[in-house]
Amino acid sequence: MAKLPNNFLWGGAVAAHQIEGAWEEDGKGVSTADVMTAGTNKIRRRITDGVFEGENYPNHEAIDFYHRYKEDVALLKEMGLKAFRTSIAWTRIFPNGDEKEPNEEGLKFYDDLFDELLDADIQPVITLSHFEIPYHLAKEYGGFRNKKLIDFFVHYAEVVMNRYKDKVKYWMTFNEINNQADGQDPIQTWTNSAILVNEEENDEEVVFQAGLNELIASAKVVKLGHKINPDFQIGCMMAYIPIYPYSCDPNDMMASVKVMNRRFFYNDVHARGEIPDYTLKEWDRKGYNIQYTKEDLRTLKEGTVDYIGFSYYMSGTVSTLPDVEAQESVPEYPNAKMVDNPYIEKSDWGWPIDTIGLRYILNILYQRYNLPLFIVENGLGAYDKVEEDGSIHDFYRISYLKKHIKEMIKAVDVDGVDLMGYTPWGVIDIVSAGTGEMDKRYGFIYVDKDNDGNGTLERSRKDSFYWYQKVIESNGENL
Ligand code: BGP
Repeated sequence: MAKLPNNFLWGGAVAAHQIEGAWEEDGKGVSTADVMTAGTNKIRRRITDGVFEGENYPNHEAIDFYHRYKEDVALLKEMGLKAFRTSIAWTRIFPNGDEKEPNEEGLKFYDDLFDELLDADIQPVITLSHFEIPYHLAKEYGGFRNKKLIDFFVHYAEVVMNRYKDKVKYWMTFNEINNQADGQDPIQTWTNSAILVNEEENDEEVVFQAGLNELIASAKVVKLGHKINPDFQIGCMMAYIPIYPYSCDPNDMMASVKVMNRRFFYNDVHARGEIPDYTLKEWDRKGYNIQYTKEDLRTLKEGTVDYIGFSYYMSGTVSTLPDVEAQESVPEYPNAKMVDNPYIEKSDWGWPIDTIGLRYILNILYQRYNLPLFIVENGLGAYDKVEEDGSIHDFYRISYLKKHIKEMIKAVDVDGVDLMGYTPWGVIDIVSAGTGEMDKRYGFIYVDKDNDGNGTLERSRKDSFYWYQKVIESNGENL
């Protein structure tokens, strides 16, 4: 018997702002991603209050998928992809976000893209908000901290779900919604909920409010989507970094539970339709005044997700022991801090590479929610070298993915996890979300463009392209 189901969705993933470019074309409005400058490999990206001459805004052109999608879909087809995860840029449909009438040219672009994918036998898997919202909504309304955004988001979702109801079956609401749990990271707090926190406010309280507003918006969209087409599969999208205890000291174990809860909060609401007790206690203890109504609570209950989509790149480790070198302290448990895991290596960008962590989190999620799971991001960001003959020998990427796929198959075949599919990140080289640069490459398909924007944008096949083609062809048997 095959180890993976025959309808397993082998695919690849990207996001609109990291791939499309054409940031001002055909009626598109400015999105929060359009006002983000490039960072560097070491420094996180900066979000500007507008677009300024002389600054480098990598998402303006990205890899010009907007004009080249036919050529790109042909390559995806050649690889044998069964699913392609991308997002809709909200600003192509509603340039400012608060209009009543959508922009027809924007709708038309996605009609054409989805037709092209379906003709190639590739299912579109669509995220409604992947790290961007209309800039106008951030500037004028303060982003998702403002409850008005719930209605704007639901209206946008209603329009696109109606329009594409016969073309798109798989949907996700907010990308990596739980990344904002970390609070301190401007790219996450800004781009998904696009909030600005005033000095006198408590960051964590504002992030909780914005996050809950997004969860309410998501639940409304799930309910509505099922009315539009009962066959829709509508999921959430979480970032999972399993947190291990550094030692068997019970304090380390308890600290890992408390740090994980910070991420589980979002998933618990999405999947169980309730604000978990550990969060209600926390709000109470900290004196947070999070606004929600009885009707909001009903909405959460009625709009639980059909599946759990998640990204997996790395694990983390926590310790309370005094003599372990710390990376950062975490407030969830007395004396807890994040530490290095001596058993695992790191990528060129310092991301821990933990293949067994994927099997571990698949087990944890399936036991916790008993819902189908979908790995919608996983992959290795690495430097690639183009040889003189144009070939790219990315054996490190193949090795990374191969080991993760082996663990994924064990989770299904040995542990009985219900897994819908696997769409590795950055199937074609794109702008990195973290750095805004091109040289952190994930793709099976190389794109000729450097960090300064130079290059022909020409596409070429890496060694991993041919390898993944065989993996898909054999449904994961031939690794
Ligand atoms: C996830 C995001 C993606 C993506 C990926 C890799 O957090 O959902 O948008 O880019 O991480 O991150 P990076 O591009 O910073 O390497």
